Amino acid sequence: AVSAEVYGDYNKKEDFKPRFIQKSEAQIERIKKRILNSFMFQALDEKDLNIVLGAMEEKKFQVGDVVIKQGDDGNELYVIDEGRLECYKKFTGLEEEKLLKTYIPGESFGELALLYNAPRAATIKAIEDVTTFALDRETFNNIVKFSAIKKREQMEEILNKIELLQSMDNYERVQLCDVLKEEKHKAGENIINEGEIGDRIYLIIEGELEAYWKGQTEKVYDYKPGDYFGELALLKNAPRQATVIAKTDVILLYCDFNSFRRLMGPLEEVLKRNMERYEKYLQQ
Ligand code: 1OR
Repeated sequence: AVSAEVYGDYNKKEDFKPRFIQKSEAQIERIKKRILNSFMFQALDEKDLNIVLGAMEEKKFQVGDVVIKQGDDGNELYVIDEGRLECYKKFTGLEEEKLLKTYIPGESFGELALLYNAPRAATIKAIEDVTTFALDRETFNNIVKFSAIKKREQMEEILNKIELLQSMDNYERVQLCDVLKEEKHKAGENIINEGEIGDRIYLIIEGELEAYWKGQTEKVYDYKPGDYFGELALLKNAPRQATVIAKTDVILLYCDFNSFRRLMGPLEEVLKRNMERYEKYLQQ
């Protein structure tokens, strides 16, 4: 990981004058809604947030447009308001570009070149008409970069401890930060109830939990930090199979099933294999 210190305040130019682009109230509200959902921007205080909102510029692209070209210099990052794009990468030695992922509204791209002062690492094409908000390198460097790198490092450290995510590469894990939400619960609280319809999978950051079934008469599993639960409803497309209760105070991250399928699709196989852990338990 890149050391956060290197990007400390000494990188902040005293005489930095952020660009200001005139926008309507409605536009500002839309940008705000989008960037507050993105982990890179979540650590900004009110003053810095307003600078970023002022510097953002609405940019529209048409289906087929190449917004970012691999190898180019990068001067902006983009937050998507409307429309979808595809991300392709050309790997050395391979003829064909490889489709890495599809971007949807609310997501952002083009941050790597700005974060690490590197050429564009991939190509991004609009597959629909697209509206984005673009943030320039100077504002990003002066206002967002330091806290974004710090946030990234914190998240990396947390997610590195979760075994389920080990088969993902670092960058894929970091992208999870935008869809994972944090939740705290007190000891004794029910997180999941048997029979309910589920729509999230949980990762355990801190604390311990227990799973019960048959109306909470029989304990079927113990969960510890680094473990996950709530995956059966996803795999079986069925109601919750057990009740999960916090044994201690807990900190959890959760992800809705749709985002999970989109960003962590390949992990479904791992989840399926791991399902046998419950069967062993029940036989004892
Ligand atoms: P950028 O400024 O380098 C291209 O411009 C953008 O594509 C990049 O920032 C990211 O926002 C986005 N590797 C590199 N860039 C990626 C990747 C990616 N995915 C999206 N971008 N990988 C795919 C991980 C799902 C790693 C491939 C080895």
